[in-house]
Amino acid sequence: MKALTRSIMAVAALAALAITFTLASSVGTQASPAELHLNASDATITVDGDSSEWAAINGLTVPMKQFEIPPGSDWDTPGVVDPIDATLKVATDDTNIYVLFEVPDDYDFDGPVPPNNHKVSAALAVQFLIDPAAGPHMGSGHSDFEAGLGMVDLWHWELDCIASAMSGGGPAGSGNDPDCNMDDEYSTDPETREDDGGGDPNAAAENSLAGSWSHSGSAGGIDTAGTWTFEMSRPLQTGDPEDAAFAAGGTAKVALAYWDADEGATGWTDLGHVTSADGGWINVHLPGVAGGTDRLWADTDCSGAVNPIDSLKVLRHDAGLSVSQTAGCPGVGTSVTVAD
Ligand SMILES: [Ca+2]
Ligand SMILES: [Ca+2]
Ligand SMILES: [Ca+2]
Ligand SMILES: [Ca+2]
Repeated sequence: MKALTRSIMAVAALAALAITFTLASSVGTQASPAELHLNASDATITVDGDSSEWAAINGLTVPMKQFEIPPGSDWDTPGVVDPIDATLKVATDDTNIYVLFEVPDDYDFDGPVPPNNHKVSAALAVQFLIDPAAGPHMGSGHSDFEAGLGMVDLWHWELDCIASAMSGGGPAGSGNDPDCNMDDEYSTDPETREDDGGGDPNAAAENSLAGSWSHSGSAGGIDTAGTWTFEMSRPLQTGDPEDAAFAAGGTAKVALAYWDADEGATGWTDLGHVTSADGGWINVHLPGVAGGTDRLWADTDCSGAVNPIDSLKVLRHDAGLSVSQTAGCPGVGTSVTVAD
């Protein structure tokens, strides 16, 4: 057993304030769907395209659909792609963050590339907030895709290598993956996207992503129904300012995108993807203590979810006001004890 002191609650307070900010920033643009939260787990994952070791790990269902192109834009209208419910799982250990992105869609793969064409294979992106104000549409918000609000970290993976192969990595000074096209990128709005190191000078640019994929129906051949498994990892801290930095007990803000090779006769288009971004950032709560439990630290009232009530309780506590708690839930600001 390990006694945890007020520092844990300080983490909870920071997380709750971050949630308050997110809620405030999304008001007024459109009817906001319920915020999505995921408790990441404490685990070490082998990145090999085999999801079996994720079986007991908590997952989140993520609705994904095509975004609406804002009025007045000169962007081309993409083909129609059906909405999907993807599954997101996240784990961390002392060194790495691990991401499992599972997509229910048929098997389309035309690789390796070259000589073949990755636009008739699936493609994906995982996006993380870097600058606190950045919006979930590649840095922009819901109402104006041309107005960047800050930088986001993009893991952008077009499937140039075969199933189970290791993707990611590349020469120093660049986020480019010259072999498998799992590029480490950043963007500030949908039209401003670069490999790390590909825009403003960035001596620390690097690509330490690792990824491996599989599809449950691949043995049946092209168009066989099933589920894509995209398994990925990266060090928690890369030292690259064009990457998100992850900390124990922190909240990672995540968005997902998926390109369906069945969008049109020539495969997917840049704009044709489904995305989680219309639902705002997904809040992924990283395990707070090395070797600790998967408790959701930001859930100050032990309700099982993080919501504005938690923010209010932390604000009341910080202001010296009384905070009512349900029976059995530690008071905000008090010590708690968890299994080691
Ligand atoms: Ca695995
Ligand atoms: Ca498809
Ligand atoms: Ca990088
Ligand atoms: Ca990056």
